[in-house]
Amino acid sequence: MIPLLTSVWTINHNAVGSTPCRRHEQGKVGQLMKSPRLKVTAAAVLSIVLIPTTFTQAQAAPAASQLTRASISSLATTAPNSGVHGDWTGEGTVDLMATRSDGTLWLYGGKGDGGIEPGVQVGYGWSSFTWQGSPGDINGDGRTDMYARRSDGTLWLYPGGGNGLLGRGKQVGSGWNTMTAIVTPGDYDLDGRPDLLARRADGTLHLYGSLVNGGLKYVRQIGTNWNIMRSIVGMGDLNGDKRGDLVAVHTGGWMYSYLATATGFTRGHQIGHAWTIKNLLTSPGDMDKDGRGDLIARSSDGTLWFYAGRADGHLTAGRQIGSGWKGMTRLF
Ligand SMILES: [Ca+2]
Ligand SMILES: [Ca+2]
Ligand SMILES: [Ca+2]
Ligand SMILES: [Ca+2]
Repeated sequence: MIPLLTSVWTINHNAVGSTPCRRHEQGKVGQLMKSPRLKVTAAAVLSIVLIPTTFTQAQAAPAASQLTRASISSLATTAPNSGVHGDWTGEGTVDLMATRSDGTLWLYGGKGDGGIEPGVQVGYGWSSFTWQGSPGDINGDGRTDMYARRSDGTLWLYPGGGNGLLGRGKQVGSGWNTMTAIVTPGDYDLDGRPDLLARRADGTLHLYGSLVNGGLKYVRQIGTNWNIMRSIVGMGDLNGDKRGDLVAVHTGGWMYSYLATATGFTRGHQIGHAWTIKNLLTSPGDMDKDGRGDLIARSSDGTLWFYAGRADGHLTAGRQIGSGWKGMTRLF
């Protein structure tokens, strides 16, 4: 057995058919291996990180492909699913994903207390995307998935593999460039499916429901005047009614919480100030396993902070969980 979490395997070719993998380790290009052989059905450049397995069995080695015209069909996954929103590794603890400015994608395993493990690179080529987020499990396999928007406005679903990897992307929408914010609140309308909220340039906020094939259906407008917010974060459910709630940071730095109702949100309740210094916010899910969504914030000095969500919509005091995060452009 080889600890393949530290190895990156790539195929870089224009051939269609069965191909060997090239192994990179610790920044060096390794020898060309004859197995596992991957069946590639279209021209592609793939980046694959293999989760612990053997070369010959390769049973847990689905593709982490950021590109679209490729599929890998010869490897079956046995990765677990936990059904937990934000758990990319299948053992039930919420993790953090981060995209660097160079387009590489990194997985930080959750410790279950709000802290994170060291990062592992799980992809590259994400700099052509302008938004990434995890709505939860879209395709019904119990593994958290990712939506991503390309710079051309197309929206893509990337299924989570349950082993830290992403499956092949599938285009599920277009025209999303008109949205000035996309938010993953969890299940807003209690239909049992993850939803998306999207803010248009006029400040209106709109609800989209998800379909099991990844498609999105427009439901209705649920708010106005959201242009005053520099950041809107879907927190999942905070107050226990199962509807996904929000926190948002005003351009003036004040933070407000918004609890979801059947028709919209409660009036914003101020829960903080001076949040402009925190210039990257996300809620990966319930990181400390108390049943409520939590917040991760990157400060302008590159430090990373954890804030536990509370039932009243407030956050607990921040706890620093990292430093050196200046180079990250997206967290989810
Ligand atoms: Ca996990
Ligand atoms: Ca899934
Ligand atoms: Ca709620
Ligand atoms: Ca929590």
